[in-house]
Amino acid sequence: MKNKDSYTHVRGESLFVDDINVKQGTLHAIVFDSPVANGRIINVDYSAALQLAGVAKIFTYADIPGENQIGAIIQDEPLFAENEVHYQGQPIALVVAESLSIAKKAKKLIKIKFEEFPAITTAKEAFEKKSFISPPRTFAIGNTKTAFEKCDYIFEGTTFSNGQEHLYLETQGSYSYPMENGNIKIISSTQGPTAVQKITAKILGIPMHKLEVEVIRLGGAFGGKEDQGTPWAAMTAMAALKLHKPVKLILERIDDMRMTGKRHPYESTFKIGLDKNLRILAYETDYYQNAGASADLSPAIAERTLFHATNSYYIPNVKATLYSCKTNLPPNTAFRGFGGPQGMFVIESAIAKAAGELNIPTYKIQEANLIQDGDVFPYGQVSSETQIKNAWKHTFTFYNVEDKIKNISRFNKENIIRKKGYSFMPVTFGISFTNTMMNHARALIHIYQDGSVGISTGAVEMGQSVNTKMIQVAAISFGIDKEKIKIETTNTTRVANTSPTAASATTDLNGKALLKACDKIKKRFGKVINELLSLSSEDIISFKDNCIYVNDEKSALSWEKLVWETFARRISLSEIGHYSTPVINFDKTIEKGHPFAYYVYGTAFTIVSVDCIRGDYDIESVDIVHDFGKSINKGIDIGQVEGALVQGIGWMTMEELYYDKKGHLLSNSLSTYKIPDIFSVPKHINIEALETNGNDMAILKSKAVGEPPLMYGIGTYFALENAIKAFNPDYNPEFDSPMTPEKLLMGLYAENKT
Ligand code: MTE
Ligand code: LUZ
Ligand code: MOS
Repeated sequence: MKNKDSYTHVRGESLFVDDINVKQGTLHAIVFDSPVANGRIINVDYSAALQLAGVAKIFTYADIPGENQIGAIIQDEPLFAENEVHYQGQPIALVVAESLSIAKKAKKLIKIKFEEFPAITTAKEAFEKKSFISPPRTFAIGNTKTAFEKCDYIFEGTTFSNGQEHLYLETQGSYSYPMENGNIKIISSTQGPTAVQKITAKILGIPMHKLEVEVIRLGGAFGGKEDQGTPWAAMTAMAALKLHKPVKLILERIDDMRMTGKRHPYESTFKIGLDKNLRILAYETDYYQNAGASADLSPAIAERTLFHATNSYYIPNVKATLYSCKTNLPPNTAFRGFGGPQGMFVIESAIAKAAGELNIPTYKIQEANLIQDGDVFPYGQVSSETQIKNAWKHTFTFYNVEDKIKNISRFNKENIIRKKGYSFMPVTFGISFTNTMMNHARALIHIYQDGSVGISTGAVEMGQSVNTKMIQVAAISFGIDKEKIKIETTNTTRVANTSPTAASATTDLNGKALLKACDKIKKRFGKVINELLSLSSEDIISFKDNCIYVNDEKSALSWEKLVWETFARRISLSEIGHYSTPVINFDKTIEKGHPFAYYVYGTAFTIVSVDCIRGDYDIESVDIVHDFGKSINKGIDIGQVEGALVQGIGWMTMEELYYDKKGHLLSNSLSTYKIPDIFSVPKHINIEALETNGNDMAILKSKAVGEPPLMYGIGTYFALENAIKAFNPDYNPEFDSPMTPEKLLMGLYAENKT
């Protein structure tokens, strides 16, 4: 099935928050935010702004009827700053006016006096000053201390991976309007409608049922709206409640980039120990996570970094510790991979370091340590149905990798100023929210009297095409044409208490809930069918081709007739389904359990070509073998792999977030923050499906696909390092990403200091 949205997207007819026809009397809002990254507010003078004709009101923390608190995991983040500001871009007030241009003018008239303090911008600095978000956590297995004593080789090093701006096409925004009796309807661009409802209720000091949160679709999110869609919704809801008027707030790109958090930068250290057969016996790592000014989702992201500390490798002795460091940057947040990529970058660096020192190809170490069935992850889950070796081997055979490596060596011998490099990137990514409590979902089905169907779930469409897959699930279950099925918006009044659309698990969780609802209705239909067709208990009913089949033979009973007959018998044509993932558990007190329903596996083989005079480079090809399970939609799934790969490459090679010492974001627009474009993407992206049985906990055995392929992009970093080494044998890798052309050029001409 083609992506259901492609038709309206191409025609510009798809609706986003900013496309909604506003109601008469709608007011427009703009956020007044902190100009400094750390300071004490002495005084804010709103008088001139308030005098401007057309300004309705300026809201500050003092106007909040409930609690000035939006923290999701830790209660440490105000909606509006009170007396202190902790990052540049922190909201202080909301200016609401008759038009956006008046609101903008008014904002310029606000005068703020503050005392500025030095800002902390890096994790290490925060660590030294003991500025933390939460206590450190350690995942450990075996005994690294005694294991290192048995190692033949031990290597140590440090790494840095930078943050990443989400750059969703649709910026943050919301539109709220008052209903009767103090109820508010909020239209939000959020991955978490329930988070918006819950936190807005807290801000307004009203029960959740007074708020209806509606999500049509998002113009991309990538984690950036998992909980950071919330403040803007709470702000417009508060203004709508107080002013009894509709209020709209859409952030401009430069405001969005300044005010919102991003992927967490990580500074890390590693120590890796191997035996003569290249088996990794011990691995120690410390992560310093740059969390920004408040917790946001950092503790959960920290957890996933720890879960993926060893990526696709079995290491019997591991000690991984994460320090979540509080800095004066916007609170960093979820971003595709959710800390997993940061953890994987460190183990891949450690392996590359070991290989460099031993003067062997990196893949020899990778290959010698891939996980197999029965291996235990440091957090206690035992690996089963493991596919990483299969993906790895299939990459070699399917893409003739050995020949390609030989060709690269030959090319490098024959060419002086152009060098090629290659790398392998195996990925093993766990599917489920690591917080077990979040792994459940609900769906609601209405079948109308004419046989058409409306389905609602808790899933938010953000480009990943979950809506298309939901329609497929219902169409397959009912055996009817997809045209008979409509997917409704995501709305807290229809489907309540949802987990955010995140963790790549949305399609599984909501799809399974939907299947359960379908099954319940089909069971009810069964009685009607028996009656209408006078069946016996041995007859087997199935739903196919818009008809009822009995013992695999088409009966005269059509879907429409069945629906009407059911209705006529006064039987309900509506149903809800609820699904919660079985088996999973995790005990934080011992940091052990079985947190993931299953894993997604794959391997990427990357070839790059470097111009050793200029330092610029091409990514010639990325050859991927990916475990889709039994994909229910290859087109969509391949699109997810391509998009995630390119996003991962952008993070690793060109997207350079830059905050100055005072905590001001300098890379604050698309002219200073470079993301991949059609010229910089790999010349060839090949994606081969690994044929596997799928997994029963994946929807129709079609495995989750949203995040795992982002980590294939890490391979490009190491392919570039490999090319540098081909030119400059003295090069001492720094594991400092992104590998921009500038850094690469420095590497080409670096002299070995040791
Ligand atoms: N694809 C598009 N086009 N836009 C997005 O914002 N978000 C990604 C991924 N794919 C995203 C996307 C992220 S971060 C996640 S967690 C998953 O989609 C969420 O959807 P799923 O759970 O249905 O895979
Ligand atoms: N969000 C979350 C996530 O709350 N928990 C997770 O485990 C997760 N994983 C990936 C992306 N978002
Ligand atoms: Mo994705 S980072 O789970 O929104």
